[in-house]
Amino acid sequence: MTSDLFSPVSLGSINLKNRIIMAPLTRNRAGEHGVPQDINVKYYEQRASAGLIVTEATPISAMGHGYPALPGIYTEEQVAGWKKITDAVHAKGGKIVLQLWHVGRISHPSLLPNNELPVAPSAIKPAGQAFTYQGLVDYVTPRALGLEEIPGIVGEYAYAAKCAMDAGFDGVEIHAANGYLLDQFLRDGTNKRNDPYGGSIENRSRLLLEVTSAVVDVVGSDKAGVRISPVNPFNDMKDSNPQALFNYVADALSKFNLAYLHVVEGGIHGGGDFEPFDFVALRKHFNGPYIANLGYDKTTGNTAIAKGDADAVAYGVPFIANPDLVQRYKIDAPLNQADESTFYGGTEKGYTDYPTL
Ligand code: 8OZ
Repeated sequence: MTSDLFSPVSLGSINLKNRIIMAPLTRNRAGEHGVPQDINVKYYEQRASAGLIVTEATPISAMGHGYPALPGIYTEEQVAGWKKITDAVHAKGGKIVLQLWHVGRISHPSLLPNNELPVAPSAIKPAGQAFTYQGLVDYVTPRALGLEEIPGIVGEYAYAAKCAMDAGFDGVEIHAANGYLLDQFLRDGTNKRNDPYGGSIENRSRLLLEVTSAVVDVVGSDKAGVRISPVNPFNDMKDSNPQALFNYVADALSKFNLAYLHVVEGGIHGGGDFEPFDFVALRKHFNGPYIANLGYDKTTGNTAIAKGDADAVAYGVPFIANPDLVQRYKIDAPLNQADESTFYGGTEKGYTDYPTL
């Protein structure tokens, strides 16, 4: 029998009841000090029928923040807040991994401790504006991380991964996509370093591989995944040869025997035009399960799985508006439409009040 979205699958040691993944979704509704609160528990619990929930991107340190009202994963209070979420999802028979995030240059001093400058591989200001508590403000030129600071960043990922496991997660996903810190190191539009972390593809991939190694040491390779977005121009990103870069990344990540590779197959957030890219070729460079994301529906998701182009498919916007997306796909029920005006920030409206069937 061929597999489809409703077939069970194992991603490393994480056993999923179906292949419908809830994609990471930034919703800006955490409580004070980055502590998840009751409405966040309700939101994730409502979506526990997904084969796997990937949480919203979650800063690994105070310097990793870049938007208002993000949850964190580096204090005891935050761990206790997340524990309520993992308990609620597990009680409903779901699985949930935490997405580890450092925004790098996509931030603003007003969001950082002591109004510090955001950090990045190189001091290159992104085009565009930061979302701050005071509204939209032009990005600033970030400070290039010193070579001696890199081990500290790797250590923050490892510590946050430990916090995630203490909070009861089934694993972690390293966010190396969408123009944030690790992606800023990977792509040569943002990485102009002249040290072992810049220049060649091998050097630009070094930070991601060191972070992956450190995280795997903490959580186990069978509980760690990585998310990449080879051609997403969002956050003013570009690379001179994405196919070569990301084929190399997929090869290099294969050595860790990860739970999965999660790939944003295009441009998101009004990212605009993106270069042609062969995702089937990329997939052949990776030795483990592949989660495809972006623009899939039930039919195209099933096709990708049947053809062997993906082991599972992640859905973002459909999960915002349809907590019972799995059931709706199962019986071909119509979907609720998502209200974009309530994506980022606010309270229950557009968050926990979408109706189930
Ligand atoms: C939308 C708004 C803010 C952040 C990403 C974490 O693109 C995000 C994000 C998305 O990965």
